[in-house]
Amino acid sequence: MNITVRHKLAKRLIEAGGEALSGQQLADEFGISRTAVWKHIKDLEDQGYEIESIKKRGYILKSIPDTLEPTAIQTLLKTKRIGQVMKYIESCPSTQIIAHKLAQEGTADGTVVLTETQTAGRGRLARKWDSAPQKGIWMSIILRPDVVPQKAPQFTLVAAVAVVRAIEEVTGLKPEIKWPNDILINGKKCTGILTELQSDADGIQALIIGIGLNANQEVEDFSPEIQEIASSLKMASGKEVNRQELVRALLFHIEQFTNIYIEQGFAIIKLMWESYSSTIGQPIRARMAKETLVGIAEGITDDGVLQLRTADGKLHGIYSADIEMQN
Ligand code: BT5
Repeated sequence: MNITVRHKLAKRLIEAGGEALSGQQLADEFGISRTAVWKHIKDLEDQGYEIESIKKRGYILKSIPDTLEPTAIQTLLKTKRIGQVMKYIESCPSTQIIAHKLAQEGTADGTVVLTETQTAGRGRLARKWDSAPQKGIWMSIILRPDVVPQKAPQFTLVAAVAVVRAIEEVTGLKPEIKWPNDILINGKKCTGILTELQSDADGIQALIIGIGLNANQEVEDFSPEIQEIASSLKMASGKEVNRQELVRALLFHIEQFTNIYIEQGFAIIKLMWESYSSTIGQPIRARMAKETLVGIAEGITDDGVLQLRTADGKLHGIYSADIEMQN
């Protein structure tokens, strides 16, 4: 079976936008026989593509399967770097683990790992990440930016702005960011971001940005312990979301915003982040490893550090914490 031809064929059918393509025309284009075209069409049907074949006219694509298999995603992808290489696995322990391995093996900047479900999806501090099969976007993006390691933590904030933009664009919903890595809708978490680093004496070798986005879950798709605090785009909008479209929008905005950050610095991103933030100006409780502070979140610095003013008037820089809103 020739995967490359099958991918090209799928791409061609998608681009035809519902127009019929004759078997002969496709055979000529790909330099194969009409029987070979027909076999590839059967393979696509086995994958869930719905293709009508009309005598004397040819093949018409009726629908694409609702999976994150890259063929359909890449066909309409508008990025230059991110997602040009994609690795898709139907089920895996964690896309972060696969991404780390690929990064060590030297995979290209912008490589994306996608899966339908994770058996050991993880959050910060080895917390569990709930990854219901076929319902969300569980992906890791490998970046190799030429920046000093001190500039790495801001990538979580850059990614958060990109996620908000993508959700707004595809669904019309208005998500908010809770520092540093939660995207909330109506106060409930719909996306978490986990940025991990591979670095050595020469600097950053790879940044692995993990994004877990709840797209089409119903409340019972979440494990009982998070049903009160989690939400999905479908629960918030009442509409099924096209996950392929969402992945394309995510990758596009992540490319745009990481470019802005790398080329122009953090100032523009900071303004956007603050405008989307549910944390800024609010009374919060910041739980850190060694202490808990209560105060008003005043903003973030150019390094992405949260500024918290306590009742005694002191301003504290918060580098890593869990935040609870106080009202
Ligand atoms: C995060 O951690 O929010 C980062 C989550 C990153 C997940 C992605 S999925 C693709 C990639 N592969 C991975 O293995 N991970 C990344 P943190 O801030 O520590 O939040 C974790 C907490 O969020 C948990 O302790 C739960 O309370 C809650 N939680 C778990 N699963 C959730 C879900 N699906 N939706 C909303 N909240 C969830």
